[in-house]
Amino acid sequence: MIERPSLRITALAGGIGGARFLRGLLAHLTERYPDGSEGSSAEVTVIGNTGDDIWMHGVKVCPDLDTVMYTLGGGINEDQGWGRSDETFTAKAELQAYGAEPSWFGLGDRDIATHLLRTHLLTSGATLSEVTARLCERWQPGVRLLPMSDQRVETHVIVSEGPDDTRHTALHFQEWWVRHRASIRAHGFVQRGLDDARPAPGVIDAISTADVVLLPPSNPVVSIGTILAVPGIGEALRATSAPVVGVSPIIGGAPVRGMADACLSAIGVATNATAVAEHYGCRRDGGFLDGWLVDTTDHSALATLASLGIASRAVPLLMVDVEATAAMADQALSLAFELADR
Ligand code: FO1
Repeated sequence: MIERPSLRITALAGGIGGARFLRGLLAHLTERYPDGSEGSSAEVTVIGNTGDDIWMHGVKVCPDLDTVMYTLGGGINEDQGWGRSDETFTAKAELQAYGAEPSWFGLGDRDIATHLLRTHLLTSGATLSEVTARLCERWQPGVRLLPMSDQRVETHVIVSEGPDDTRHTALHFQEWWVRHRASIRAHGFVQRGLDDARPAPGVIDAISTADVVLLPPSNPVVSIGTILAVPGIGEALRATSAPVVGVSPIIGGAPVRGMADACLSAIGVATNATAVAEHYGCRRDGGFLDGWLVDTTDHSALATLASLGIASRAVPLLMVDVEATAAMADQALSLAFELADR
């Protein structure tokens, strides 16, 4: 008999914030929907951003997929939120000794093994979805991790060339983010390859048949925004019968970590919980959100959000540990169930 999961959750996720939230979600589901063998009868599908992907030194690096896989699989460098634990950088130093660029990206030796296997499988004809499933066999993240697309999509950042604003040029997102720490003013983002990208196998179905869709506190512009920009995915989110609940990545007017504020200002969105919800839009008006969690410090936003047609709650959103994050996930699901019953 095919066991139908007690609850089907689909989450769109970027890197560090998304992965940390998912870890709390899984902890909550194991406790709330135990399957009697340390697992959960709920099923989580994660649609991962691949716009941050970059080819370098002959290998393909997928930062957001790897951050989710390592974080949920127990191999993440906890302080950094990216890359492998117990990492060394011998290969990186050797490449630098050859003057091989880029030298500004922290490729660790353990992490390189992931990229070597991924690149070998891709060049042997496997799709990114197949490769991701193969890598997850080792890490057992406890979710089904799907790339948003099997086609190559790369986020590039439009910046000014030289002191004045007359000429613009494009930088790969990783160069802007890692080499320049997003310190160069961005005029916008371009997802190269987006027009030819299709949702990866299972992505549309995971959105359409979900009981709940969650937008974790990932970067709303370059992570969640990129996923939603893949032709077909945004439409599927607008159309799903599942309630869609997001978690604000901005607390008290500042991003919790990372540089989402630099991304938001590049597209003319203010860095606050309400503005991000407004940017996602209310589903009733053709946007993506039914519900939105803001931090307790942003309690005053609830009235405005209600007027926008977005049901919201003010709860602690600092993911200080798994327990706190599990409580956030509980609140997100409880809001979703409340909206589903309407
Ligand atoms: N972020 C950094 O700030 N510095 C790095 O050197 C760096 C290396 C790196 C290597 C592999 C990987 O999967 C991620 C890495 N990141 C690094 C993080 C990455 O730039 C961002 O986490 C995502 O692209 C944004 O979500």
